[in-house]
Amino acid sequence: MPNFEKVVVETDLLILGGGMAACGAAVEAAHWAKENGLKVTMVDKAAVDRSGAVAMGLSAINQYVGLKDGANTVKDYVEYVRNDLMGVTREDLVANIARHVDSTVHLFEKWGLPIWKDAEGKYVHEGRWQLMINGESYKVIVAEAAKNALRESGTGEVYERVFIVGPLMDGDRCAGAIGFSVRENKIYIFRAKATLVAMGGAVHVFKPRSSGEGMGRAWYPPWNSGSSAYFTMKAGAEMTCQEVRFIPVRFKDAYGPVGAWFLLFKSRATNAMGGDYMVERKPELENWGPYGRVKPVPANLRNYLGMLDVMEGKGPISMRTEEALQKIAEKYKDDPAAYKKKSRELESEAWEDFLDMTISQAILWAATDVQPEQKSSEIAAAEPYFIGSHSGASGAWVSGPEDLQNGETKGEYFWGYPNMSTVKGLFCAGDASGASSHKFSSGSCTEGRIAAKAAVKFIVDNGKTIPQVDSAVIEAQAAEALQPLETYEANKDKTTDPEINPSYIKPKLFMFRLQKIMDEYAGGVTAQFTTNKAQLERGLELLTFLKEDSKKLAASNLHELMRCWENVHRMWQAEAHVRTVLFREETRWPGYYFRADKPKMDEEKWHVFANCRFDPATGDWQMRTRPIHQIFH
Ligand code: SFD
Ligand code: AMP
Repeated sequence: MPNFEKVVVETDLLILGGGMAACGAAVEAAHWAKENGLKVTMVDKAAVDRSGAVAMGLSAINQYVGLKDGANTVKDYVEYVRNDLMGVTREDLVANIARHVDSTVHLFEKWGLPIWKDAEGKYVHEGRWQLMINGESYKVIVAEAAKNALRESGTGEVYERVFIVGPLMDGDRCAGAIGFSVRENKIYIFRAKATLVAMGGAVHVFKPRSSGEGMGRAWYPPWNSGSSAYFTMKAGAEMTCQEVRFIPVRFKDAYGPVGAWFLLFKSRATNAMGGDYMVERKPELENWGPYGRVKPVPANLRNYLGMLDVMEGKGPISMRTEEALQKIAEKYKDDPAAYKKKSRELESEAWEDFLDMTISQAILWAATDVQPEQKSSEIAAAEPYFIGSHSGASGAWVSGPEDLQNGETKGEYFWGYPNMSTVKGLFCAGDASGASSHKFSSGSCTEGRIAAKAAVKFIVDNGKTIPQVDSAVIEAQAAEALQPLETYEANKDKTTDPEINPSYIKPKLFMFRLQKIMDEYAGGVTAQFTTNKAQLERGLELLTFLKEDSKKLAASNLHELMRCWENVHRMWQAEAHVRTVLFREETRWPGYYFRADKPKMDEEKWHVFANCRFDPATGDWQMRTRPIHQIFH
């Protein structure tokens, strides 16, 4: 096996990831680090300019509260999130982001992001909280600001194409991270006084709908593979809402988002018989307590109503793009020139929505002769994802801000530093932090800023000495990180086909095994998102075998080494999910998953957070509930 150079980097604040939360963190940290004479290091597995969920760009900013215009209040946003998550949310975390998010959006604009404006110079809203943007270069713009801030403050450095494997620990304090370059034979030891995890959510834990030639296509970025969850769990942090996966409804096969169609173009979705499930199935909402009566209908219930149609054989479900566009254009029908102009405008907005954020959907439209103004498009529930920043809620259990606590919540939701996990010196933001859904790109960036400021304070308060890690432990972790290369070299000549070998498993086949388990036993697409206790227990048993076999993962090169670890990370996310779905004995989010043996919501017993913790010392999992306190009345 080729020799690996060991690179040791000592820093004050280590930011893991280079996405929306990490870039926000870098901008904020650069400021506070300069004031305090500290160093900041950002590490991304990819190139920050185009990494993470916003790689392709986006067509909207989904969280803008508009506090200055008096349009909405922080309380309004908290209520929206509480309702959308069927009552399960940390109001202190949601409010903390909501009260700061507008300033982040104004920064985006200052950095050069084009936000749509109307004739009076006001932002064009997609919906109540969403702003339309020309966002093809959104990530490049935010990345540039982050890099500039680090460079100009003289405090920072950026490592790109370094994959973070896991945490370094000094007892109960996070001491940094270990990773490897995906381009050169280098293993990195990052030693830090505080570590901020912002490595996104997890995709491809479940079998995707796309298979064969479409394999790999997903709505959320396939390169977000559960590293945040793995990192925090392995450090011993308490996790929350691990059962709250997100299943978005998307344009079928290329996964184009639906927000602009439902909110901006006010489109309907109808079944094969022309029926509108949101109208026809309205009575079903009565079965879901107070959350069935709120506006907008929670995302999982919207999904569920559509799924009921599909399960009854009334599919396909179609987004009525032609009807929606014609309806808008019709308002201009008395003036042929204005009608023609408006039609052109709408056509171009429809295409730009996808060209800005899901180019593959535009390509699929072009390839299948779809003209959205003439023909509707099929939509479908995608496979489950783990995404604390969108309409899911999985992530680490983190401290809220002190000033938003009340007598009830102070000891429960606050322990010193906003966004610090239950592990000292380990902060989380974006998809990495849980129970604070609906932050999206702007809220994630905001949360990164909040977390970075708190992390710098932690360093100033606690960090005179850098945490220590035994060198033998570092050696052992480095050897473990590189083991798949060793395993491959030692066994590769045992078969003629390097993909199949009695002594090792390649990451792709390993991923298929994981996805099959999750799909069949944990309520994936094939199981119509339905599971029960017996299925989950069988799934856990199979995951145990998979975990044993993960020691036999093999990599023929650095790229595959990354693939190996991505799938180990996914496997851990899977286990936390299965354990928590098993623990919560009710169905609270139909449309995301359905526990057939506990088909109803149980407000009395389960209006609580379901939390879990992996204990690194014993290897045991602890499950527990935490109370949900309402802060905004
Ligand atoms: O409409 C490692 N999102 C949307 N948000 C909006 O505000 N508006 C929209 O229009 C949005 N839509 C949308 C969205 C996402 C996607 C994929 C599509 C459409 C097609 C959601 C936001 O993008 C999302 O909420 C934020 O980006 C979340 O931010 P963050 O920072 O939590 O995750 P990230 O940006 O994906 O960054 C993750 C980073 O981690 C790196 N990474 N680095 C080192 N080592 C490892 N092991 C790592 N693993 C991951 C990544 O490279 C990346 O830098 S709509 O559909 O909702
Ligand atoms: P999406 O494209 O589905 O990710 O949605 C973008 C934004 O619009 C998110 O804030 C969603 O919660 C919201 N959204 C999407 N569809 C609807 C709908 N039918 N009603 C209300 N909000 C929606």
